[in-house]
Amino acid sequence: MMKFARKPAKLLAAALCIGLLATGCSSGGSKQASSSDGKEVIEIKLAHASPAVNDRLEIAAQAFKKYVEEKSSGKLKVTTYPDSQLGAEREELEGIQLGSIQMGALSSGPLPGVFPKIMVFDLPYLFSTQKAAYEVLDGPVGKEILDLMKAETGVRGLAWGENGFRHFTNSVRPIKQPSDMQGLKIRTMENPAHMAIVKSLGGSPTPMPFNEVYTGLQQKTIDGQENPLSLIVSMRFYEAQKYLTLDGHVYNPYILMINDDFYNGLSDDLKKIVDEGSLIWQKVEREENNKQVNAGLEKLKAEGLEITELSLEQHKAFRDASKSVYETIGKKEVGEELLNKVVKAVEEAESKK
Ligand code: EAX
Repeated sequence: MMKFARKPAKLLAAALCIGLLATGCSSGGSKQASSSDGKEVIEIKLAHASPAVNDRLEIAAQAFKKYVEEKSSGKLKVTTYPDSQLGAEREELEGIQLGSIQMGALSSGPLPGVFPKIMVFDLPYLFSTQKAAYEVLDGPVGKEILDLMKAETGVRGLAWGENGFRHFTNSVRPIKQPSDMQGLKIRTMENPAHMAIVKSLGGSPTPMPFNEVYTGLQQKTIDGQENPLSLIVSMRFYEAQKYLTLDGHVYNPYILMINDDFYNGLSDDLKKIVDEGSLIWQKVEREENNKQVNAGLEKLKAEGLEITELSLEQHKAFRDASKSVYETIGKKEVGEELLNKVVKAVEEAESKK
């Protein structure tokens, strides 16, 4: 399994600031006086990896921008950078830790490198309903994980959004049982838990940044990939894929995040506006994602993908085959205490009607 260096974020940030005299290093943000009326404007760069059009993440980022700019009467200025314009998700995360990028909306792809406990939500088949996922993420357990993330990385989580349930696609054969994955090169995020899931099912995990996946599929350096329906459509992965298996192996959240020093440097009024804007982001992002997932399934059918829905028995075979990930990643990387707490919270949430 790939090992990632854990970066002492603040030390690294300090070293870079000394070396480069980069602007905004100390506060993690960038402030400038506008020339027209001399009023101070605080600039926020908000980065993500999703497409600039037809994807829920940019729609939600625009809703956040609109709210905070209006509410702050222009004191906060938000510029969105979709489509990995400021780098792949790993670079975006590093930028947020350093403060050269103030905000991002990121999936769990690059996070385990600096915060392995986040992989508790990357364990296979942990959630089976979206409702339970919302309840756990928005409840005390979700807050505890964001608090741990802030302490370990210097990045504050503002709200949980939704990338969604991840499913396998490939260009070789329908996947109906784990043995159908044998020998398939499946691109995963650079996330050890996702790699371990593919391996446990018999596939060959191939970690790769998100912005290289389309080309990888086209050039057949990979046979398949796994993502929520919304991204399979908005990234046009279906153009090079024939088979889709709706197994939902991971419910993948997005985190709207901000450099914590930058956040702490804001006045109380502006902090409140950012917090409120984050809840608007969450609502819009989840609503739009739901629309795109529903429309996505129709689109993929229309594009001629062969879609496999697993029976309960077939699904159990995938769950059983991937159980080892709860040991290797769950117990060893996340730690038993947090693992047990999350599993209990999920069971409670799923038992509610
Ligand atoms: O922003 O890399 C991926 O497969 C993700 O779903 C991506 O992080 C979404």
